[in-house]
Amino acid sequence: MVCWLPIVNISSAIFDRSAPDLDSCPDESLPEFAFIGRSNVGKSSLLNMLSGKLDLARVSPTPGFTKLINIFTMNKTWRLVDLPGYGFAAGARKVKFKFNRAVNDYLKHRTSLCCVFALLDSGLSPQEIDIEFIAWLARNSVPFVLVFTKTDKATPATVQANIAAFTDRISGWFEKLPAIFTCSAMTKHGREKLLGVIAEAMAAIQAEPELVPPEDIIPPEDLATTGRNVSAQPARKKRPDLSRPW
Ligand SMILES: Nc1nc2c(ncn2[C@@H]2O[C@H](COP(=O)(O)OP(=O)(O)OP(=O)(O)O)[C@@H](O)[C@H]2O)c(=O)[nH]1
Ligand SMILES: [Mg+2]
Repeated sequence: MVCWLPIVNISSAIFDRSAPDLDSCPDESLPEFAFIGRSNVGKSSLLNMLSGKLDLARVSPTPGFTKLINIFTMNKTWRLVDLPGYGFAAGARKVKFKFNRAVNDYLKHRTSLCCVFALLDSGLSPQEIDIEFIAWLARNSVPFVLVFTKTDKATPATVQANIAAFTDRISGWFEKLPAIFTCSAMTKHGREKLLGVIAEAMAAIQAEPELVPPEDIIPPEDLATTGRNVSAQPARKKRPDLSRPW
């Protein structure tokens, strides 16, 4: 049985930094769990709800509020990452699935990224922009779970119908459907289950003997010529192979 109590009991939740790009992110020594979804879907609110600190990430009714990669350290041992939303461009006529370079790089190359929480509004029928984004995650082999937000705003029947319609659209792409969760930042519904995802991933990491294959360690003399931020990014490791316990 997985022991998840230490993670549910978050004793410290500290803002680390707002990074404009991947190289400005902290080193990859701690496992990370990132929130992404359409602008205004409730990423920052969910992060606050999970951390238990309501003013940790900034929440706003204005879509497109979070613009940088915002990183928070929990219990000094793992991180939550609030990513900018997609689907908002001030003045744009047509809303398209598009996110900035930093998010693209983060999702594709951040080796300490254990799981993405892909947020969808439970009150809405499937949106093309979200379908496109989930296809992008699947194409790029990014580990993720689906999280339907704001359940307090819709009836349970509507939530279930929207989840069924969404999974129907994407089910053909997967041998096994990604895990699905529901949540409300307002009522705290879903908190324990989502923290359970993190706990399971952490337990799986602890069970892994070594994450850095010797051939992937870049000798110091090569690092000096790569032009990378050497102190911040010592070596790109492999993502932990968690076999998706969730
Ligand atoms: N009723 C209800 N409102 C919510 C919930 N989660 C978020 N909201 C509201 O939705 C709005 C957007 O929330 P944010 O958490 O800032 O959303 P975001 O996805 O971080 O938005 P961007 O940073 O702009 O991409 C705010 O007005 C929140 O108060 C929820 O579970 N229930
Ligand atoms: Mg936000």
